[in-house]
Amino acid sequence: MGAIDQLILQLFDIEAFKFGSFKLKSGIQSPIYIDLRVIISYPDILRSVANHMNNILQNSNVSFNEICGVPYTALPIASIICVDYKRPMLLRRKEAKNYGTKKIIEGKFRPNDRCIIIEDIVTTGSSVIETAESLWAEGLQVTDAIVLIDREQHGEKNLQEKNIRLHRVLKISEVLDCLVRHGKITEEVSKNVSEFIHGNQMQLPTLKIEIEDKNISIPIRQRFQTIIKEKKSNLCLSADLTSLDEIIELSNLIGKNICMLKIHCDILTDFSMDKIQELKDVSRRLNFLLLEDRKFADIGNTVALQYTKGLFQIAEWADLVTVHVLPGEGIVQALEQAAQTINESRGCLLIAQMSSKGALTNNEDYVNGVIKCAEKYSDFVIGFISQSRLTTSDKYLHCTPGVHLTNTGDQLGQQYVTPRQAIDGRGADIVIVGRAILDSINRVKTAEAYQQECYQVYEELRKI
Ligand code: S5P
Repeated sequence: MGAIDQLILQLFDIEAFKFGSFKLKSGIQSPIYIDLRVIISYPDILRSVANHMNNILQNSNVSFNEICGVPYTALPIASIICVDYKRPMLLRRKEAKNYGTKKIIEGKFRPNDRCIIIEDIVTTGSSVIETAESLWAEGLQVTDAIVLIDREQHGEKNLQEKNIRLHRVLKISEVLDCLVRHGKITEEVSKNVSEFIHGNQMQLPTLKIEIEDKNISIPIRQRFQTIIKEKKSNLCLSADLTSLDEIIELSNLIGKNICMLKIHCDILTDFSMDKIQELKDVSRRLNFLLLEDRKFADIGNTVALQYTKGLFQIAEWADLVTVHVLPGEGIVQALEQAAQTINESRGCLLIAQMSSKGALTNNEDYVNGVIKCAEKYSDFVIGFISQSRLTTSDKYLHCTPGVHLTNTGDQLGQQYVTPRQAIDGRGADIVIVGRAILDSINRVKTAEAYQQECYQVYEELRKI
């Protein structure tokens, strides 16, 4: 008898498969019930399951640094494989701790490490996807999952859509064939189960935000507001670093905490369209917007070229750009027209007031001109860079830079207020923070702290 048949029969003997009529959590009546938790009581079977998974690992040439088991049943299996391969194990908590470190992934790893996921059974693939998403958020690379049984209910396709390859020891159809061949169940029972499986293909409910991401016509304003609420973050990281590689690495770590990442592409020493595409991919995966802080300030014809052409082709990748209205509203008209050639929703933030000492922008006439321009081009202008609340309309997001919890300014005119002062005193919706995070000892922890502080104050005041 082949090793696979042997494993299936062993699982049958320990009643990991039950046939009859079972009410599932969803309320659906199922002719099969699979309970793999029982394997922990049978060390030989546990060993054999891990061996089968080891074979898959060897034959598929998947390289990995760590192994992450999905609680609970897959944890002992993952532990055995970790010991066999002498690789560290990770695990994803079911709930983040609400004390201490609030970590969701336990175990040691480095950003960009490759991690494979081990699971006992896959139906829709949702638990593997959830695990992968938490690992991605920590900057790990996850492309492969190994499972003991695939119920063949669309899990493989759901995982494929997330770029995760599914490797399985057993398919449910193989289990049924084997049990019929060995006289454990009748043809009729097998047919019944097959029909049930085929009739219950379960595409994952697509999250609202994913629909929005895929739907390129969704207005950027709406996407922004949804991101803020869903991620409970009104923090924009100003990633004023000169290496795009470093920004990509950082955004993998901090992406989960921010609603927007702001960059200055003209300070990058390693800019390329491939790399910026990589950053765009991270922004889609971790669900934040990309703002190029270009501060356009020329006549319409020139800015349209600066926006779409040259080395940076900003319009291709930046969801939002910043614009001075100094040259008159033609500048916004030109950018809006240029953005229409792009197949995704684009928008801009008008610089209304600046944080720096002696800024000439900060006079009433100027600011009124900016507001008028926003109203005229309200399909494209989704907000302001400002130091005060300019309008009562919810349509415009007020984004406030010059924020630091401990410093009051720098040597070159930058002036800081705290997140609370920015949101409460100055009416900010979005808080833009740069060096307070970048220069901190632990950027991830500091970003988390700013996210929490900013959103808490925002929630308090705006009662979201
Ligand atoms: O008024 C402004 C407008 C902007 S966009 N004041 C600013 O500081 N900024 C930008 O916000 C600035 O270009 C920098 O990228 C960021 C602030 O960085 P930090 O390190 O001082 O927080």
